[in-house]
Amino acid sequence: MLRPIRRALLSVSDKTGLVDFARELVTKYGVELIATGGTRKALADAGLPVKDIAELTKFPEMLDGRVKSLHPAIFAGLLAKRDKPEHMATLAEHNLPEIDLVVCNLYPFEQTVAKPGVTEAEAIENIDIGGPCMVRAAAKNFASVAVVTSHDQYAELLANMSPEGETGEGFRGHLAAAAFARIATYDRAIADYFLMNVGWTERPDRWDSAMQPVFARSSIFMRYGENPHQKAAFYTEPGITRPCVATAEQLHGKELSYNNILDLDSALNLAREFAGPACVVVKHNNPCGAAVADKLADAFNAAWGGDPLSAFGGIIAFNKPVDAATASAIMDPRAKRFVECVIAPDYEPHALDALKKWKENVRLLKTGELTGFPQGLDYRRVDGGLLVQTRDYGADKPEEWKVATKRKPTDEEFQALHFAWFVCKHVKSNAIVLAKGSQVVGVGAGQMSRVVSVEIAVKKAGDKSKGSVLASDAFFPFPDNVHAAAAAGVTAIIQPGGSVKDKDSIDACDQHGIAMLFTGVRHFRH
Ligand code: 93A
Repeated sequence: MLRPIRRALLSVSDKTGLVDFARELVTKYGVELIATGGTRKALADAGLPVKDIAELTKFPEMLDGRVKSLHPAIFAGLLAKRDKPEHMATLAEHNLPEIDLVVCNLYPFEQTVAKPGVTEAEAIENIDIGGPCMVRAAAKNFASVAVVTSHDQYAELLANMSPEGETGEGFRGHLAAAAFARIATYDRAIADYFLMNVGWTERPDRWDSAMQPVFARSSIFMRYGENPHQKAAFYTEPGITRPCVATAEQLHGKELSYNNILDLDSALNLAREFAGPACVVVKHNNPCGAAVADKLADAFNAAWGGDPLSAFGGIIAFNKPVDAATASAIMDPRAKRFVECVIAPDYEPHALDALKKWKENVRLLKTGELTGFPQGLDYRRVDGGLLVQTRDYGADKPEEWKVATKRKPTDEEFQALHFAWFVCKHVKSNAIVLAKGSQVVGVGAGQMSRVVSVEIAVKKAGDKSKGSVLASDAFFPFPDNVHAAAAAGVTAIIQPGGSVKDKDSIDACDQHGIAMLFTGVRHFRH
């Protein structure tokens, strides 16, 4: 049914677009405005006629604003059924006005808790109570009341109003669905914050409520999914500000594909493990090249050079801004490279211009300075269920790594083992990484038997396996891995240890003069 908007209640933390929107309501449709403190001031300052909510409630805002709209005078006007005479009689009896539109966006809880070093008190104060109540009341009564929860919807509302200022019930139902979804997302963010920060933290038995999807906003609908016959979309978490694939800005190139996003995420999360200038090349969600060097261009050449055959058509991630030398290295005409995407904190202007001119399609993404690691819980869908776990960060303590063999690794070997270990963490299990210095020379990924991963890594490395070090994401169940490594010229190994057959592997290392470190930490990646 068409319903006119005669009176609107406005209460917004984010005042973007507020004044223009409200002015249109007033001048075009003669809507009466009522607002909470800050919103009222913004409207009055812009010269719009607006009533203070206190005129309706006959109460001042109190308790530092914790109570401003929570009052029967507001909620009766929102919830009364317009087609029920008893309801309308009750409003008349108490002299309460009908409210036909709620415009409300909530205290910025998500943005607040995303700030580094936020205190619990700040987080708690940013839990909006009155706003969600008004939004829910209006959405429940969508038969008569319209509700807008984001400035993105202002234009949509105006476009859906008749010349008489009416809205249709179908449209109001659509707004109500968006409103309930917004409240659900908001409460989800609060629940997640509490689960991770308040009271019994880190107890999976408390995660029950995390079983609902948190990814409520779809930002990209893709042409297709993993394959052309699959449909796909990219849902991003609301309120995320940290540098990651979801917040990266695309500066150039074709639209991102489903597989691009997976690979970009993997590449970026490996690149951010390193302090020095690093480059990672990913194919099919596994690194095929990675290197750290004094200069970013050298890191690129070493990463690509580790396995140029696999790198063709790869995704490249950098942990430092791309400079002109690095761009030239990527574009080197002799190498005839095909690159799907580049992701980096930033690009020097010359480098960006050159890369844009180089290939029309190459996707260039900018993240901003890479700070910290991925946050929040990790979700994985299986048929009929959702797996939830904390992320694989922060477990490694290199100062606690133990030498298991007679021979200790040399300083050079230790450095290479350290590098290989962090690369190995980002390779699908069973994962084997061969490295020389700070360059990956061979990767064996995703094999069902560990020794086959060793064989593949050795094959990939070719001559470069001689004098390399080896990292294994989980323990060696048998000494065959050590023998295969020794035959390829590997001089040092890093692995978690913890197998009942550890002694066999240690003996094999001692027999070959290989130095082996135990990390005590495993990095399966399924
Ligand atoms: O602290 S509250 O939960 N208590 C309330 O009664 C209340 N009413 C509206 N927060 C409340 N609001 C929120 O205030 C709105 O959701 C909105 O985000 C904000 C607008 O305040 P102001 O108009 O003073 O800027």
